[in-house]
Amino acid sequence: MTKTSKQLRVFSGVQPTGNLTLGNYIGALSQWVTHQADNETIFCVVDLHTLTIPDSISPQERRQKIREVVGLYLACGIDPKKSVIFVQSHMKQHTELAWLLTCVTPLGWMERMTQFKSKSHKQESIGSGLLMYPVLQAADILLYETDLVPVGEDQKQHIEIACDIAQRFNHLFGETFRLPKAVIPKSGARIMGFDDPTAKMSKSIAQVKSGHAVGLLDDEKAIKKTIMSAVTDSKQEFSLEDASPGVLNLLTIYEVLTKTAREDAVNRFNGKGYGHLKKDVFEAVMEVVAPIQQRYLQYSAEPGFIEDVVKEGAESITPLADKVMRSALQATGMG
Ligand code: AQP
Repeated sequence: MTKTSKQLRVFSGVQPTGNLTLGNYIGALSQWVTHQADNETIFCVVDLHTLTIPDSISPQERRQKIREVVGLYLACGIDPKKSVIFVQSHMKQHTELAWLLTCVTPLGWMERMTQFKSKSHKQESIGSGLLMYPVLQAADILLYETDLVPVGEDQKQHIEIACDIAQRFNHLFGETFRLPKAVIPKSGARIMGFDDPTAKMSKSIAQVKSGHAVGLLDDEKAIKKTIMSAVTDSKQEFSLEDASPGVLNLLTIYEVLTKTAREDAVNRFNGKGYGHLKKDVFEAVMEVVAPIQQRYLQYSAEPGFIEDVVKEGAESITPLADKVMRSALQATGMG
């Protein structure tokens, strides 16, 4: 891959752990699409990360979800002519680099990660992969000499640790890795669950709790039910001054999907009942989701199309991954 001096290299990914949600779209995928215009963009389906909770989905479901996530990348507007799209497990360099990075990462750094603390509480038995997840994520990012990583707010700590790991490696073995920076959207960086506005909207919660999230492939009836039953508060009318977290969440979703400024959105809903806000959020969501679903059906029905996209993606990215892997090995005196 060649990169002109004006472009920055952008890398990001999503785990195929469930149905992609509106939170994934607002916090990640919609941002990715805008980066395609000016930057060199690489998007990965990070399937190896799904093994950190090994029995969360079956092997058959995992295979099907990997294909589904690629289809959704395309349907959301990631264009394989402008961006590289590939599947993490098709590139052996990710796990190879992860080992080198594991060896320079202090255990204490991993134990402090917020996501490890919250996810490990929910597990009866914790695999060491869950603890070391941020190292594999660091390898994903560093392998492509990434400048920018567009993500939702929940991933900020992981990008910072990727930077710390790169700096530690560079310090021990000499300048090897480029230091990445997280790009977090100003609005919509943390979309909350419709059923519980204190919890981040998340695809794995959505698998076990109905009413938590809008899935990008949910049908219109289910989307309407989820939004119209969203938790608000006992007040009857909208007012920004004493808006509860559930009301603010709905307002944020409306603003980002319709590209409306806060002041205009507030004027629109001021003094009106929450039913009005929910109805407008539902319409805004359908406006975005319906064309995504149409395109998804087209791409997923075309025999071999998705498979070709990820095969070509992996082929095009291999020389860069090989180059970085080789320099990391050589820095340590191996390879
Ligand atoms: N609620 C959210 N609001 C804004 N952005 C979000 N993202 C996830 N949830 C929200 C962003 O989407 C990308 C997906 O990253 P991931 O698949 O690696 O996992 P995640 O961050 O843990 O996302 P989920 O949906 O919560 O997955 P599960 O349930 O499997 O853990 C990231 O850029 C993330 O910031």
